[in-house]
Amino acid sequence: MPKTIIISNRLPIKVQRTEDKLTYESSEGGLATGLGSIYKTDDNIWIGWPGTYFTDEAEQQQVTKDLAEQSMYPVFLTEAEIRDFYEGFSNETLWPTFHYFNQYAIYEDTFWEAYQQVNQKFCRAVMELANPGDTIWVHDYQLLLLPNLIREEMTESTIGFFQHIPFPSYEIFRLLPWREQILKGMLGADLIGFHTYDDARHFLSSVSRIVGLNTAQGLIDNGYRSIMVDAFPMGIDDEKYASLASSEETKSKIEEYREALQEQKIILSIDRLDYSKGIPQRLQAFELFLKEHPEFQGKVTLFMLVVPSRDQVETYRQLKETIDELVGRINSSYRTITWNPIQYFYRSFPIEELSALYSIADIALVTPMRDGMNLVCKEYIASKLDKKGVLVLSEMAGASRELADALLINPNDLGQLVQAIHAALTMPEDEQTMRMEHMQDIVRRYNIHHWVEIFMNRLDYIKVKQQSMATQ
Ligand code: GDG
Repeated sequence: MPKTIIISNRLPIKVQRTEDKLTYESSEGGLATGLGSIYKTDDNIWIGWPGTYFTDEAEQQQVTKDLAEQSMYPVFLTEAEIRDFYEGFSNETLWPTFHYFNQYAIYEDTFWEAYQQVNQKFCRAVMELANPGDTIWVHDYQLLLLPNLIREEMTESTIGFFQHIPFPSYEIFRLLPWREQILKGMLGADLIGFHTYDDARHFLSSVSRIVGLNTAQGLIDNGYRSIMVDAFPMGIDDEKYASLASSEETKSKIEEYREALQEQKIILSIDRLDYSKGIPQRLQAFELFLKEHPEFQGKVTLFMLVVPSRDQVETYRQLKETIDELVGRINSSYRTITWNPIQYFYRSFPIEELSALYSIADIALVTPMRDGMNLVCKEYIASKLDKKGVLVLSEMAGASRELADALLINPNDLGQLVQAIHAALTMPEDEQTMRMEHMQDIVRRYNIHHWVEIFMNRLDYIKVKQQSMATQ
C-alpha cells in the first residue's frame, strides 16, 4: 500500500543518552500535532535528525529500532555537519537572507558543501524507505535541495514541499551565490507551499527571472511537469490550547499570578531570541509609552519571555546584550518599590505556565520585523476563553493576513506601536469581544488539521492534472 513520508530537519522527538540509557521525549510542537494524524497511521513514517550525535554503530541500530516503533526513521548527523549545514548554511546564510537581514548573511563555500552533502544524506534515507507511488512531504529551509534530489532518483514520485519561513523578494534572494541551484532543488517538488501569497509571488518571480521558466497563474512549466505554487497559511491545534486554558493546572497558575500581580494590566511578549523578532524595537516602544502616558506607570507590566537560542553566535550574543541593557535601563528608570515595568525571563516555560500567561494577558504584543507565520498570536487567541484581550500584531508576520481584527502595526513605526498599546489598554470590553470572536472563528476554522488536509488534497490534485496534461 502506498505510504506518506514526512521529512524535516528534526524529528518530532528528542532522543537523549543519559549515562548508558536512551531516553525518548516527544515534542508537542504544532507541526508534530498536525502531522500526527498522518505519520502515526498505516505504514507512514517521519524522517529527520533525532537531535543528538550517535557515532557508535550499535547505538545507531538501537535508536533506529526504537524509533521505528513510533513510525520515525533517524538521519544521523555528525557535529561537523550540524555546525556547517545547520548552524552554518541554514541559520547563518538562508535564515538571515529569507528574513531580509542579508547584512548578517555569511557566504561560505564550506557551509554550502555541507548543505549539499546533508541534503544528499537525507535523500539516501528517503531512498531506503520510499517505493514508487508513495507521497513525500519535505519541510522547510534546511532541505531546499531535497525535492530535486529525490526526483532524480524516482522520477514519478509525488513530492510536496512546504517552507515555514518567508520567501524574500527577488532583489534579496538573488544576493545568494547559490540562488539557481536552490531554486532548482525546490522545483523537484510537484507542489510548493508558503504561508502567504506574497511569499509565493516572490518565489515565482525568482523562478521566472533566475531559472527563466514560465510561471503564469501559479503554475510553473519545467518542460516535463507542471509545478503548482500556492499559499497555505498554517494553523494551530486550537482545541489543545482551549482545553489547556481550562485545565486545573493552568487555573491554579492563573490564581497564583493574579495574586502576585494584583490589578496590573499585563502585556505579554514571547519569542525565541532572534533579530527577526523585533525585541529591541518593542522595548523602545514600551519605554516611549511609559514616558508619553505617565498615568499608566505603576499600572501595567510587560511580561517578556525570551527563549534562549544560538547565543554563542556573535549576532545573537550582541542582541542578547542589547535586550539586557534596554530592560535594565527601563526598569531602573521607571521602577518603584512596589512595581517593576518589565518582568523579563530568558528561559523557556512549561506549557501550562504559558497557557496561564496567555489567559491573563490583556494584550499580546507580537511585533516581529519579519515572520513566516507566527503561531504565538494564534495560541493567544485560542486560549482566550472569556473572549477578552487584544492582539497587537506586526504587518510583517504571515498571521497578519488572516487576523485583520488585531491592531496591525508596522514594527519600525514606534509612534504607531505606542498608539496601539494605548488603544489596546483602553479598548472597551465589547469591542475586545467582537474582535476576539472574529479571530477565534478564523483560528478554529483554519486549524492545523485543515492545513494538512488542504495541502494533501492540492498535492493529489496537481498529480491528477499532470497526468491529464501528459495524455493530452
Ligand atoms: C517557524 C517560523 C512559523 C515559545 N516559547 C515557549 C514555547 N514556545 C512555543 C510557542 C509556539 C512556538 O514555540 C513558536 O512559534 P513560531 O510560530 O515562532 O514557530 P517556529 O517553529 O519557531 O518557527 C514561524 C512556524 O515555523 C510554523 O510554520 O509560524 O514563522 O519561523 O508554539 O508556544 N513553548 C513552551 N515554552 C516556552 O517558553 N512550552
